[in-house]
Order: sequence, then structure tokens, then C-alpha cells
Amino acid sequence: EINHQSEARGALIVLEGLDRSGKTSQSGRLLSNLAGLGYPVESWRFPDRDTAVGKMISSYLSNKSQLDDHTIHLLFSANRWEKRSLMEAKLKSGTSLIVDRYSYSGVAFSAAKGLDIEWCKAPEVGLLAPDLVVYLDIPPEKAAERGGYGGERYEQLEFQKNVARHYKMLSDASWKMIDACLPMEDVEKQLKEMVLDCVTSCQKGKPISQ
Ligand code: DGP
Ligand code: NA
Ligand code: NA
Repeated sequence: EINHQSEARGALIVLEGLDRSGKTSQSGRLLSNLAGLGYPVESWRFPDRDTAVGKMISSYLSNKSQLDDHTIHLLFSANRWEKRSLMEAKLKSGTSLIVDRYSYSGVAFSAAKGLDIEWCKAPEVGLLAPDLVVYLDIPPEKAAERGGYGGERYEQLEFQKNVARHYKMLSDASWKMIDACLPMEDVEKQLKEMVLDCVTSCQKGKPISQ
């Protein structure tokens, strides 16, 4: 019998949603759940504020620096590109990645400022395609009520409403939606079930796509 184990690869799982939709908490819970079942898994997030590019992004988000909208867009994209080869290596070695925000944030947030959507998509072409995109769906008003926003640049209700409209335009039938207003435990359970299905099909040899 052929040993399929050597072909097993990790799944690229992306969580998207507005600020305060619960992505970060749910990433943590999903990480524990998958690790508890014995799956090799890591939790990542974009922007990754630890790199040199990430430090520029962080400074911009906290209003310590000003940048042209196109410039910051390209920095967010560069921040994903600088992690691409490591991402591919992890997936090939069998580690699944739970990624808190990815290219869809890149396009939704910049297009919400009025940048041309096709221009926004262009620098994302060639990054690895997720195996699963889960959107934590929350009305912008509800998100704003959740313990308030932290005061970063984009954490304003009118802007988040515009981001939500752009996410809706970007979403397609492959996205899985979860009602992020449900209790955390219910969101956790739904997310775990969706992700286990995806991890299993990746282990069966579904190729990594671009
Ligand atoms: P977070 O660390 O997930 O709270 O993200 C920081 C903020 O940056 C949040 O308001 C979402 C926004 N953001 C994340 N990724 C991108 C991106 O690629 N482009 C733009 N313009 N904004 C982004
Ligand atoms: Na935020
Ligand atoms: Na992030």
C-alpha cells in the first residue's frame, strides 16, 4: 500500500471580519482545539507587526505616521509577501495555519477608502490561496458596542460599515459564514467543525494553490 503520509500537507485557514468581530479570540480557541486533537498547527496574523514593514504599518495604524493610501496598501501587501515562503514551507511540512486576516482585509479596507478595487487586488496575485475562508459576520453597530474600539485608525463606525460592504462584494460561494453575534462557544464549535473538514481534505492530498 502507498504511504500517503508523506503527502499530507497543512491547511491554510483564513479568518476575516470587521474589527471586534472576534477573530483573534476565535483563532486562539481554534488553535487549542486543533492542537488538542494532535494536528500540527500554528496561529498567524496579518499585519505581522514584528517585521520591519510591520513596524511601519503599526506606526501608521496608531496614527504616529501618515502615509499615502496607495503606499500603505502596498506595505500591507508586502507584509504578506515577506511571509509567503515560510507559509509555503509550513504547509508542505504538514503544519496547518490559522491566519487572522489576509488579502481580503487588504482589498476591503483599501477599497473602502475609495481606491480602485482592481488596483487593490493586483499586488495580492501570487500569494497562496486559502483552503478555507471563514467570515465572522457581525453588524458594524454591534461590533462598535463590543467594549469599544481601541482607537486605531480604522476603528470608526462609518468606515467599518464601508469595509463590511466591500467584504460582501469580495465574498463568494466558497466562503463559510458564521454569525459572530452568537455566544463565543457556539462560534467556536461551528468554526472547529468547518476547519476539521478542510484539514482532512488537505491531508488527502489536495494541492496547494496560488
Ligand atoms: P488587526 O491587527 O487585525 O486589528 O488589524 C489592524 C487594522 O488594520 C484593522 O483595522 C484592519 C486593518 N488591516 C488589516 N490588514 C489590512 C490590509 O491589508 N490593508 C489595510 N488597508 N488595512 C488592513
Ligand atoms: Na483592530
Ligand atoms: Na491582524
